[in-house]
Amino acid sequence: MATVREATFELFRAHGMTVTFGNPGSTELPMLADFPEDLSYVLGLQELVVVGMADGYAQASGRPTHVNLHTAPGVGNAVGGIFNAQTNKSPLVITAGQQVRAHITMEANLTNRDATLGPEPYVKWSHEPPRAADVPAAIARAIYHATLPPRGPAFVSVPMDDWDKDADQDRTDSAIRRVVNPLAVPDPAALAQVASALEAARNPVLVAGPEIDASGGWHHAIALAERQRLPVWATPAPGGGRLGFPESHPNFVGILPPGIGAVSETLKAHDLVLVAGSSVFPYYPYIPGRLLADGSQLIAITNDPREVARAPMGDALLGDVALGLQRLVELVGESERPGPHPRPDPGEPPEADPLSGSQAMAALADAWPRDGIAVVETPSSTLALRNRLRLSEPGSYYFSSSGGLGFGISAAVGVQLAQAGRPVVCILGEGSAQYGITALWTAVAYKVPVTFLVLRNQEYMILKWFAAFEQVSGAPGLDLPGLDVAAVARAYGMQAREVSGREELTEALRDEIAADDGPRLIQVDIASGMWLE
Ligand SMILES: Cc1ncc(C[n+]2csc(CCOP(=O)(O)OP(=O)(O)O)c2C)c(N)n1
Repeated sequence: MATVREATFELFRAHGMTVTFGNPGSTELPMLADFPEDLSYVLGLQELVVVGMADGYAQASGRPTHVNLHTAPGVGNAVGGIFNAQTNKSPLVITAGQQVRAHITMEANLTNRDATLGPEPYVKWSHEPPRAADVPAAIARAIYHATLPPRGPAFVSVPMDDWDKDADQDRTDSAIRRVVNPLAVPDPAALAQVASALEAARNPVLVAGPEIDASGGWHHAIALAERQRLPVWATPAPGGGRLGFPESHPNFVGILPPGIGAVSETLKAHDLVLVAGSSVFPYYPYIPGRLLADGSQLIAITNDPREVARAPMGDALLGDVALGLQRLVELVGESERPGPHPRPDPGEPPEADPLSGSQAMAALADAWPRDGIAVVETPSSTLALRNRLRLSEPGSYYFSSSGGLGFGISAAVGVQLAQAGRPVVCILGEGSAQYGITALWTAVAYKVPVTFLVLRNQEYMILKWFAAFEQVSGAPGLDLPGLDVAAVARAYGMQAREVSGREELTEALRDEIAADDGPRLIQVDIASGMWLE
């Protein structure tokens, strides 16, 4: 008879879950006892970064990923990261320790009271098993909740005296043997109608969202756009946690603006708007206007029923995005429409001292390796980054689509662990860096060779931009004098350097991206401003 601990590790192995991201406390130690050599444990020093690392790892590996947290305070610290993982549709299987069962009713110290309620709004399933023997089956169920579409985190609270108890062997064996295929094809008849609508449209357009990359639909999206000569917009940047289309492709025309009125205005010339793998739409800020221009029809393909239900307009097909796009490519003919006008090259940014965000991104573009992966948390330079890097390989861009900070450094560590063969560059504002700063230690301790690029402008620039937009004057707390991320990185044991000027930055990026013996950090001062190009 296997113990709960042995049965749980067997289950992890069966699902390819070989890495646990955690921060332990006394209530988690029984799970970690005699930790098997074929599994690995990655320590994060605070729970927001533990979840962020697992989020990056899960997205970049495509596999369910285990997170282990310390009862109520650990889960509390983690909630911002769980919220990010929910929006990123990241398949996290989160366990948290709980008091000994005999202690729960008397609410002894460290009892996680109402353990399932804390994370409930941010997970697909939240549970504390009624019997120790059920723990592996509960974790199996959490794995399915996390990985069935739409993917997302699931949570199980485990009393600390459960791990040495006997598991329910029959249920465990059967949980390990089950094979579940999570993919559903959108209704073939509805797909045929979409194909006819595309062919009949005068001026159709594709809006590409993050699920194209996550579902493996990248090449189908390209094939569809090329066959039908579709201009392709990326979904508005705040919701674009991943790219849905190569941004140097001649059919790619740009990133949709994020407000309601601005989206319909941008798309008004199109009689058919096909949205693939995005919510309709990740609007922010509120810019009122028509949802859709007269004469435009919108059809979304998504694997997320909640996205369908909450969309304020348009028709929808539910099902796997990659399979849907693949079928559409088979159904549509070659179009004779004139192709779209490619986006103009951004050209050389004007000289500035200190550097502008656009110049810093131009330097990054000059040093960029073809197989590079960008993990991005640099609010005032994100659009300049997208415009200048024009990333065009699948799995090359990760961004916190919820807007919650603390994702960048931590996710970069997770992405690099999952994609050991590709260079990961994490581009950060110095304000954003603070939320995930302790993940620098994990990068050093586990020799994870991420290159961190910190753009230092001594302020929360994007909030100053929002203040102007919201007509707020006199708000305190928007300046950040004197933050030195390079010094903090050194304190964590990381090699870090400060550079200035475009050439020096380009050289430093080339050197550090090529280094693969551990993480490096480059800090550069940039001028105040929003860098859109
Ligand atoms: C967890 C969390 N807290 C606060 C915010 C609000 N917020 C959004 S951007 C930002 C400032 C980011 O500053 P920095 O990284 O220096 O970027 P800059 O705007 O200067 O480019 C803040 C505080 C947030 N998004 N998430």
